[in-house]
Amino acid sequence: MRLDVVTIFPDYLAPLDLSLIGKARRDGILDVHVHDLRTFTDDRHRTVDDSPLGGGAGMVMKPEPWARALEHVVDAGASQGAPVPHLIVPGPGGVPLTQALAHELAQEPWLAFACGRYEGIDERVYEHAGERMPVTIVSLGDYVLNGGEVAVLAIVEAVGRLLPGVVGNAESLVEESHEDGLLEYPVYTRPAVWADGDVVREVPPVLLSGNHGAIAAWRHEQRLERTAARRPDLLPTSATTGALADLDVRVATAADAAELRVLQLACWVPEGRASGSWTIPPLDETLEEVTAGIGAWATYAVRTASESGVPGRLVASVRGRVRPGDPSVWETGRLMVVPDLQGRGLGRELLALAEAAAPASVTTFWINTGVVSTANQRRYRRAGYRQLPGEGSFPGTVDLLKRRRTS
Ligand code: JD8
Repeated sequence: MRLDVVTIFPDYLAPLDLSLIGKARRDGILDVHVHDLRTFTDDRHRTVDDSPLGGGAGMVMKPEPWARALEHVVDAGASQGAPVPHLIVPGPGGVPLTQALAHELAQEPWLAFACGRYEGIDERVYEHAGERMPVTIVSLGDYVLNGGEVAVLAIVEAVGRLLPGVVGNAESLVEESHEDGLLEYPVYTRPAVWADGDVVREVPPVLLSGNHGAIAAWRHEQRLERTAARRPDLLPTSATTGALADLDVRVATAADAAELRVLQLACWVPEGRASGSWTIPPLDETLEEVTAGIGAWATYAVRTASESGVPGRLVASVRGRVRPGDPSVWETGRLMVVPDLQGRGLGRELLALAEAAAPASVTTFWINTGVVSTANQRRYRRAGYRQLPGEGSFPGTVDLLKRRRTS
């Protein structure tokens, strides 16, 4: 990929000589060219700015040096397998830089960056460029910088590290924050026991277990918990739209166990009555078993909105986990909605939420319900599940499977 950067502060881009991006340049994966805008002025003071027409504070960047600079870039890079570059202009009003945008830009053979300064670039430069090449204004975030250079450093790093051969083990790119919408799990290294002054700090025992299935499940659990705690806005959209929109969707903790057990009893009584068996696990579990389940499964607790800090009423829940020993299967269970809120689509959205939480390794969704629970069976078939013949994984139940659709 070719990158051209036009700026009045070329030294600001020196960090692109360092680390993985620097190595990618030496390995020929990235071909970076930095141009000083003042090279394209035509006065002895090498003027790039002038006072804003219509008055106002600060200075504005003149159009002519930019037109000459962009013309030079296009001519200089013409043999790039693309007639013109995609021009990226950092600006506080631009489209937010996201991992998705970084992936899009990483597909391009040639990117050019126009670094503004002062109050910005004369608006006619955007028109001029737009008549010659694709132009995208990109923002680093909702805060104000003094110029575009910092944004270019971030964009070049976010895009460059996605190019094949830049990041050693491409595998590590997969499980990163913002790649699949979840924040990453906590990481640890030796010593497993750290004598930190008079504090002994250990690592989570599961990481020393050698049980990769359990480690994967724990890590995924951590990712869900962290995302729900720090960036609930990133949680699968189904948690924030439709019937769930005005409800508070969080990853359940042991503090929710007592209410979850009550909800479980309320939701499984009809099945107990219909099946005549009161020993089905949801009706038979102790509080300790419910609490243990919260830890072992990625469990969501749905509450009405809290008032003055008091948690709302627990009205629904669902849980999911990677099938122990088979990371390709995601098991969804304990899908429950309080009787007075059933029939509003909450169950359908909770099922989607649980499925969306499945890690990349999952290719099949599994769910199970009572033989007598024909309403549940219809609901799951409508959600794309296929009912397996014969008895399910537990007495008196049926299993339903659904292939995971990849985008
Ligand atoms: C380019 C000039 C400064 C901005 C008057 C302060 C990006 N996320 C971001 N915040 N700010 C920028 C950014 C700021 C820039 C320029 C990018 C060129 N300025 C201006 C308007 C208000 N001064 C950015 N990406």
